[in-house]
Amino acid sequence: MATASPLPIPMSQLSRAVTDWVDAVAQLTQPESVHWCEGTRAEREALTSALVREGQLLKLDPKTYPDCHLYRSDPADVARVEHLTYICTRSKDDAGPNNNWMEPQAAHAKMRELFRGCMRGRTLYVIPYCMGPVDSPLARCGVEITDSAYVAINMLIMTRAGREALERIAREDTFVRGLHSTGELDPNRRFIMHFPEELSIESYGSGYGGNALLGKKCHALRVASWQARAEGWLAEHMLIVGLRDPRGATHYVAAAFPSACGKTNLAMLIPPDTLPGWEVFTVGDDIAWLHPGADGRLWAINPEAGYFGVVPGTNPQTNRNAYEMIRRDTLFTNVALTADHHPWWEGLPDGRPVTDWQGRPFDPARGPAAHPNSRFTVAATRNPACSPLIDDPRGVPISAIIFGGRRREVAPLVYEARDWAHGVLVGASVASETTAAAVGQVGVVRRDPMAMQPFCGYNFGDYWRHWLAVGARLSRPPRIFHVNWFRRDAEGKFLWPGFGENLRVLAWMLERCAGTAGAIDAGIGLLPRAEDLDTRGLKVEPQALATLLSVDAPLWRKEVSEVRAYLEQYGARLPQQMLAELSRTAAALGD
Ligand code: GTP
Ligand code: SPV
Ligand code: MN
Repeated sequence: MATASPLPIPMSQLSRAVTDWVDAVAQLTQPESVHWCEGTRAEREALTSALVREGQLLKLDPKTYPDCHLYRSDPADVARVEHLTYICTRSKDDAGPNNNWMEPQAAHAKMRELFRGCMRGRTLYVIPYCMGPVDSPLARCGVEITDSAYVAINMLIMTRAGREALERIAREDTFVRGLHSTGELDPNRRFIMHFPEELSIESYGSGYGGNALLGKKCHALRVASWQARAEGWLAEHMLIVGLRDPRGATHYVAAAFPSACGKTNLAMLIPPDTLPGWEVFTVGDDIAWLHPGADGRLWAINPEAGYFGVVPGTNPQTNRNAYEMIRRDTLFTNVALTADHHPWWEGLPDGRPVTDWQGRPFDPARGPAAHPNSRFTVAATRNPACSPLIDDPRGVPISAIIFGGRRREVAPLVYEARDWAHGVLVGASVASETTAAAVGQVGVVRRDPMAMQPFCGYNFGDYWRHWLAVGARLSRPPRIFHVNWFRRDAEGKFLWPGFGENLRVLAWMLERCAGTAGAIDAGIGLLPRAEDLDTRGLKVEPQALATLLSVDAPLWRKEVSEVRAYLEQYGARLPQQMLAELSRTAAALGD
């Protein structure tokens, strides 16, 4: 029998469902000991120190990076594995063409054999967690079991974990079960399985973020999107940001961009000096749970408590908030090191890498010093722009929803949807160049509806129908926009400066919401003219701005026919309203 740590709450107050499940998993996996996480700061420090002693974590220079550590993963375990990620529903059609599917009993049988005895000689960590403020009716709980202390430390930063979550689980008697083992890290024995009908997740063979921190993409998006559909809300891959305008009114915006396409950066942007009077508050940087409120508006909470963000590119010019935020109490994964044990990554203005992300002497011939998908894990409260409302049980009311992608051509800087139904089509039409956040080729344009292609736990056809239904319930729906910060010129240079300057686009959106800004109907939606944007102090050539704000009709007619072919894959599950909206756009483009 495994030895066990003290329980965070008295045995008599624990949910029987939790203890029974932990016992059954221990039977199957045979750990040497069981550690129940209580979620205290002291516990995180003890787990961290133990990994430093074992050589799994490296302490960074305590003078410049106090309480910061570096973790180097297995070199073949650095990103999400979409081809090994499955939705296991009884009916294959419920998972849809957007997901890999496996029959649930077959998936359980396969995973049981992988998990059998896999924790021999290891510690089994039990991490009870709550996604969202613990006193919020919109929050949902889960328990992750893992044999990785690195995963446990990440979960302690990323979620509200420990005693309070365990107490809520006992009260509600429902929770998402997430079982994780790093296994042998063999890519041929690696699977991320989801059983939304059973509220459970089984993940084996990877220690990387999205594959292993089960509260995040597995629970808060794939399983939660399924629950949200049944319960009438939305679980989305969106940041949430508060914008206080120069008159002092704060508006909240939610934005969905694919992985490594700018959510963290937009969520904590620094207003440029040339736009005085604005202030920005981060509510969330990756996931939003959106609920129709009694007032007819859409309300959002961030289910997470920390950020698991992309490191490369972070510097005082692009994102001073993030740069300051990760200078203490931060866990770095797969960055490079300087001679002084400072973390180093591509995009830093100074410092010199001597050791690459794999711990080898840095040799530029072998590629970048930091892995392009190197990440920081840090508590949200470390962000200088953190919103005072992150723990508000009601969340924040959303004025605008933004969809976006990374596209060197076609998509203009910004356009506005005609109405909610058209906005759902605009979201469903998102395409974006792939990034290092997932294993596979980088820079290939693919369709990524609502930035949810890797994360929607059910058939996209049903998902769009649900989006339409949610909109129909809102008497004051958010306006919907599409942006592209990543347009390039013939030499491959970005046409738009991005980062803080993106506030100019957000300001136009808020004026559209207030009914005070102009726009022209460009067929695909409503675009600002150059004079509708506040361009005071903006360093963009008029010609570049004209390109950014133009719609190339022949290119867009081709885009529309590609979107039609894409949507038609969803057959009878596709709401007819989507095709009607698309025909309206095609007609406006002269097709
Ligand atoms: P996930 O955590 O993977 O979901 O990513 P994310 O959407 O939060 O992306 P993030 O903000 O971390 O940005 C990813 C990369 O895009 C970083 O290297 C950024 O420096 C870069 N980036 C972000 N915003 C902009 C922008 O406005 N313009 C340009 N050119 N690059 C940007
Ligand atoms: C993403 O890939 O969208 C991320 C990082 O936010 S992960 O946690 O790996 O999903
Ligand atoms: Mn993400």
